[in-house]
Amino acid sequence: MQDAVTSLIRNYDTTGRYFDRNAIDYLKSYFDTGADRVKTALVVNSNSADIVKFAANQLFEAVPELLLAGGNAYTTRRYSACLRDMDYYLRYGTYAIIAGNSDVLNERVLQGLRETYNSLSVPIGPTVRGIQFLKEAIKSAAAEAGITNTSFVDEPFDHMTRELSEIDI
Ligand SMILES: CCC1=C(C)/C(=C/C2=NC(=C\c3[nH]c(/C=C4\NC(=O)[C@H](C)[C@H]4CC)c(C)c3CCC(=O)O)/C(CCC(=O)O)=C2C)NC1=O
Repeated sequence: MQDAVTSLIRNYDTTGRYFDRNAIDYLKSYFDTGADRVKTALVVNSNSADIVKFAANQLFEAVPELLLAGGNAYTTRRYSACLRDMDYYLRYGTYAIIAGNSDVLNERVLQGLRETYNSLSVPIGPTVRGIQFLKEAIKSAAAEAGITNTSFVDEPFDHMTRELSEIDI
C-alpha cells in the first residue's frame, strides 16, 4: 500500500535522484493540506451514517427505479447491500484522503469489483453516481466544519469513478 510520501520516495529511488523542485512542491502541497485531511477524516468519522444515508437518498431520488421491483436495490437484502457498499466507498475514500494516494483503493476496493458487479447485475452507472454524491456530501460536511479548500476530497472518489466506469470524467 502506498501513500503520498512512500510513492514519491519509490519514484525517486528508482532513478537514484535527490528530491528536486518538483518533489519539494509535491511534498509541500501534501503537508500543507495535512491538517485539513485529518480534520475531514474526523468529520466523516462522526457523520458517516448520515453521509451514507444522505448520498443514498440522493441516488434513489435520481434513479428511483433501483428501489422498484426489478431494480437492483429492491428487497431489503439488496437495499442493505447497496448501503453497505456506499459505506465501504466512504470509509476507504477516507483512508485515501489521509494517504494522499489512491493505491489503497486499487488494492482493497476496486480489484475485481467490476466483474463482481457485472455478474450480479449491480448497475455501474448508478453506483458511480452514488460515489459522486458521497464526494459532494463529504465536501459540504467539511466546508461546514470550516475547511475552506476541500479539493483533496475529489481525487479518491474520482479515481473510484474512473476505475469503475472506465471512462474519463
Ligand atoms: C471493501 C471492498 C468491497 C466492496 C466494494 C464490495 C462490494 C460488493 N457488493 C456486492 C453486492 C451488492 N452491491 C449492491 C449495490 C447496489 N445496488 C444498486 O442498485 C446500487 C446502484 C448499488 C448501491 C449504491 C447490491 C444491491 C448488491 C447485492 C446484489 C445481489 O446479491 O443480488 C458484492 C457481492 C457479495 C455481497 O453481496 O456481499 C460485493 C463483493 N465488497 C467488498 O468487500
